[in-house]
Amino acid sequence: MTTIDEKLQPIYADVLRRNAGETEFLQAVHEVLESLGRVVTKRPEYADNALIERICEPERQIIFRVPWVDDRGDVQINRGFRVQFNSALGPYKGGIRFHPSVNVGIIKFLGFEQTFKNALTGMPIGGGKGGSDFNPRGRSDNEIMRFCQSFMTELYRHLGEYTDVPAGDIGVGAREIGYMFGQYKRITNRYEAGVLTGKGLVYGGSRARKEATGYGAVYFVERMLGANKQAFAGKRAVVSGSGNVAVYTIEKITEFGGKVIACSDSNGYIVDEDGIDLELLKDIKEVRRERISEYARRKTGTHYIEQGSVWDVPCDVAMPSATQNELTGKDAATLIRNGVIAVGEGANMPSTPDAIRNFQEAGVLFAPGKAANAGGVATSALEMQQNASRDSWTFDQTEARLADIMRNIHDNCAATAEEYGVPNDYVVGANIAGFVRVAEAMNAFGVI
Ligand code: NDP
Ligand code: 2IT
Repeated sequence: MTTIDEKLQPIYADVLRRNAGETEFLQAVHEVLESLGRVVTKRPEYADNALIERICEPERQIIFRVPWVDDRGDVQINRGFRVQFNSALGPYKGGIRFHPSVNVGIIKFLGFEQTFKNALTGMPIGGGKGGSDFNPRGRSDNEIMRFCQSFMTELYRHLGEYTDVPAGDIGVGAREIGYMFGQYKRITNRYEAGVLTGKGLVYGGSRARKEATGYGAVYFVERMLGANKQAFAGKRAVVSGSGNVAVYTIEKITEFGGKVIACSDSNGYIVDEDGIDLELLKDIKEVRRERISEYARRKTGTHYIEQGSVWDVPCDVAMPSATQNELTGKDAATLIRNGVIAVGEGANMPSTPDAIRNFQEAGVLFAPGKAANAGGVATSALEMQQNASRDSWTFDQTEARLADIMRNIHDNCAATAEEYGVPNDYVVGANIAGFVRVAEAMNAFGVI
């Protein structure tokens, strides 16, 4: 189904009118509404009491000024956001993104997606997202610290372990979470570990959280391949990006016997036909915080390419793990021509609607981000569990829970797609399975 059911068209028209110009948010809502026609045909009560209209409207949106002083002594101003989208299933939960492209439409699309993703995990977490148009690139450690402290000086009043629990996303990792947690603790005079996730291991973080999004996405795709009598073993894979999600996607594919031959950043991509050397990649990205071009400089026989796209590299499995709309209809056509059999979205909404259509029409297995990358937030919920019980689990124990959650998400999406008459359509499966859980809870609460 590629259009919105006529019963739901007035809802989309209203969303369009009230959120004009918010391209990414409108794209995300459109995709979910395309799937929901099947639900309201079968279960018309889900359209009662403006339930779907309420799901498309964030519960609360906070926009604030973030002033800070750079290393030259100049005052800089950025804009901070937190969109508390839906708390039907638990406290708002979702990452914080620092990237110059951030605006309210991007944070709203991410918060909307997060609501369904978090529902799919089966854990008690609502959906939210935050961030700033702050560009961390080229900033010193002290500048990052002062920015994070200023950001939290406003944000803290909206957070709490039972209210809203942020984590990392693009441009926000353990270093930034540390500065934000320190400032939260200082302002509130409370050691409230469960207010942020993705924390360092010495102060309440969870083992396997850093690895969880990438590992989880690979567990999902391995299960999807398995359901179609395939596996990662012996396959060539391409992973876009070279950040947190990409690095641990590459690690787990390699563990499963696949070979990742290319990854990228926003300037270009590298190709290593021997399979990416993880030790070298981690040294470049995690220790030195350098560009991916360094990889080709440090390893002979590999190439760095600035023109074209990482999706020009032929592969069996593609895992877009950088950012929204990074894989276009044209890229999808190239991948299909080169024989891709499966695509797993590590990033949020990385494939454009044209790309998804191309993959599905060509019979390529397609795992949408809100299902495939849910392992990160699911492990954040495991971090909250450990914090609430003042416990700390082993890596193996935590990873086993993650693997189990990803299996369940996969099987739930597959069964839902089957139930609604579109076997193997994981987009419809994920959207409906996530929606139903949120809708059931909201219905129980009456009109709020
Ligand atoms: P990182 O900041 O660690 O890495 C981001 C990577 O994507 C970098 O290689 C970056 O390249 C590239 N990238 C970012 N923006 C752009 C852009 N506009 N064009 C091209 N490349 C870009 O972020 P994460 O790995 O954490 O996040 C990657 C994706 O995964 C995002 O979509 C995020 O929302 C999603 N995600 C993250 C989760 C997590 O737990 N961290 C959980 C679930 C989803 P450069 O350095 O050149 O900017
Ligand atoms: O997009 C995402 O799911 C994340 N950035 C992780 C959110 C979280 O709360 O761990």
